[in-house]
Amino acid sequence: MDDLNLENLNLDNLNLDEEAINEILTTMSKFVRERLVPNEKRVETEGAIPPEILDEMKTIGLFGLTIPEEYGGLGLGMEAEARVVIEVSKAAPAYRSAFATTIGIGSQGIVIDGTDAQKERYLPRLATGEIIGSFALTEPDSGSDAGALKTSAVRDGDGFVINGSKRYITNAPVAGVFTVFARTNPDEKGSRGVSAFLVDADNPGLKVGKPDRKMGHHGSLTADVYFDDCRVTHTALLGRKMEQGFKTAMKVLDRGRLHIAAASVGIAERLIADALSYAMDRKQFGQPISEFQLIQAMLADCKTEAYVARCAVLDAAKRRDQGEDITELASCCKLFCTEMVGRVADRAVQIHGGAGYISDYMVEQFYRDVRLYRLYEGTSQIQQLIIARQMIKRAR
Ligand code: COS
Repeated sequence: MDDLNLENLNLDNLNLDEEAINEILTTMSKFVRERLVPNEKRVETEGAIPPEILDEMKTIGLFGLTIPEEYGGLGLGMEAEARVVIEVSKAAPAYRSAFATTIGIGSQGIVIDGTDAQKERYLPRLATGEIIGSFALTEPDSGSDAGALKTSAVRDGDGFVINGSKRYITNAPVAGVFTVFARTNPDEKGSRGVSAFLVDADNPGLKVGKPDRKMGHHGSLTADVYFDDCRVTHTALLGRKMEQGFKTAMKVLDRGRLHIAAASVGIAERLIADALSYAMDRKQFGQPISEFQLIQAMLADCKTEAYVARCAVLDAAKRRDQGEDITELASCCKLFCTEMVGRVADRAVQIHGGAGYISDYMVEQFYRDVRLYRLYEGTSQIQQLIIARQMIKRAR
């Protein structure tokens, strides 16, 4: 750390009124500019976030952004979270992924539906980054059809025995606790028979596979997770409630989908900045290519779409903070923003010309990274299905 003083940057020192949130955003953009962006090539080549940067992210308080204050976090609402995520997403997405799973799908099940004891056991350690949270829903045979999952949890004495496997689980190799979705009612094949469990990573019945090799998001680890007679006590049942797991997963994903939409806005804004700067520097036919109207059209389309996406995310986030049911809007945002960033990344590569295909330029990496956003936490097609179902439900 050269000219960046972490003590002054500590987000915990702030009271969360509008002014404080603006201060957090200033802090974040400084951190992104001075620490994350200069090290982002290392994340790609080393396949990991440099340990000193990870420590700084913990020190600043990023792992506690959404954890309630009484459990040591900052307790940010959805709008403030979205604004922070937009800022952090202006650097390589693996940085965001490192803490976002913990503040998002890796902890929100506990925050939303956990018992007080479960909150006390996990949230303070998640908030400091001492342990990483992970969300184990997807299976080899159940991706989009999450309610068809086969992992079973069978009552045994005062607890349960879990058997099955999970696939593409973000942060699995580094997680301390997994929110695991398993079928407790074998007679109910759909979503109603599913319960959620909090399983510690050091449980001898839990094994994590080799990290997956992926198209992008290098530095963010995913792997399979296997449960082989994995015994947990009754205290591991999330909320101490049977067969409520699928609803917990959906509630968590409502928030997660807005988070991914915000991440898409941030990375789109970064891509636009890179493309604009390249277009203003690069000269062809005797002038900067930014003077050519066909380049200007691409820049203008990027700006327009990213602006609309930002407005949508902040509006939906604000509504969630006001207590509105935002299932439909979260899916609208996830659908629009993730498709938008795909188009922006494509144009950013196009504006860079041949250079856009060369790894020296970040647009090449971002082009691969953003492809994931249209897939995880529900594909674009699943978002369309959710939106249309909600429209029909309301009309009835
Ligand atoms: N909040 C609270 N409850 C919800 C909800 C939400 N957002 N969405 C659905 N539910 C409830 C429903 O109300 C229903 O309750 P009842 O059983 O009491 O009627 C129950 O959950 C089942 O809902 P639904 O009938 O819509 O379930 P489906 O099996 O049809 O599945 C989809 C719905 C396809 C939307 C769901 O499986 C899904 O989101 N799939 C994608 C999974 C995903 O995102 N995977 C990524 C993993 S994380 S990287």
